[in-house]
This record gives sequence, C-alpha cells and structure tokens, in this order.
Amino acid sequence: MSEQPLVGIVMGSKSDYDVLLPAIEILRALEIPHEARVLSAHRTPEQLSEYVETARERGLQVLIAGAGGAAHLAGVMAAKTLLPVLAVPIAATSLNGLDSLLSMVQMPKGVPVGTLAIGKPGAANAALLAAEILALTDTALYDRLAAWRVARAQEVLEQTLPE
Ligand code: RP5
Repeated sequence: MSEQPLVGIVMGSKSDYDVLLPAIEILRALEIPHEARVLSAHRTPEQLSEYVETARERGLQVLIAGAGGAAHLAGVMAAKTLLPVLAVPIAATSLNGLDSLLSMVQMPKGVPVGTLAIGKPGAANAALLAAEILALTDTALYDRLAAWRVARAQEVLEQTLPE
C-alpha cells in the first residue's frame, strides 16, 4: 500500500505467511494501510527491536504479531512499545499451536498482549480488532467495518441447506 501504514504485521518466519494472509486480506478489504515484515525475536532480535522502537514515530498504531513454537515474538514486541500488540498463535510444532497460544496469552502482569485464536481465524480477528481500534477515531473506517459485518450476516442468511 502506498499510504502511510497504520497496522504493522510481524511474523517470525516466512512459513507463517499463509496463516497471516487472512489478516492481510481483511486489512486490504477495509482499506487500512498496512505493512508486513518477517522479523524473529530470537533470530533477528536487533532488527526486531529497531522495527518496534520506531513503529510509533513512523505512524503505526497497532501491531500484529504471528509466531509459532515458543512464540515470544509478541511479548518481546509489547515490551518495546505502548502500541497495542495483537498476537496470533501459529501451529508450527507437534503441539499444534497450543504452545504458542499459552506463551502469548500468559504474558506476566504489566505488559499486555491481546491474544487471538490459533491460526487463520485468529489472524482474521486480529485484523478486525485492529480495525475496531482504528475506527474509534476514524468514522469512515467505522462505516466500512459496519458494512463488512452486515455483509457477513447477509452471507449467513443466504445459506441454504439440502432438501
Ligand atoms: C517461529 O518458528 C516462527 O514464527 C515459525 O512459526 C516457527 C518455525 O519457523 P521456521 O523454521 O519455518 O523458519 O519462530
């Protein structure tokens, strides 16, 4: 997107991209400027710090962190910023994302991480929650979000079952 990004999506590996795609698609659909980066809390700690520490001055307002395994990414990011950090646990190990979920949701008191569901539903909801946060001060976005919600309800009402 050419506009100044408002939402920054960080994933621990390119292998997380497919799971985070629903978040990117929703941000696109709601016309929310965003950016996505691969940065790892343990493999690129300095670059991750630089990204998060400069996020606010670069205009970002919400951060989304997606990671698998021990998934310390979101907590490390939250430690470096007062921007809201929304976390998406990713099933990347034999524990199927439960490891990431517990890591993200069990942040010690004082440094919050808003943790969503494991996998693609969590990614989609992270984007929607980011949109709701931004819509607090953006009435045009609020209207787009309301229309999106109405469209989802309409989809359900139009569903038919076999005779
Ligand atoms: C985590 O380890 C990443 O977020 C990813 O979910 C997982 C596996 O990473 P790769 O081995 O695919 O790079 O750090």
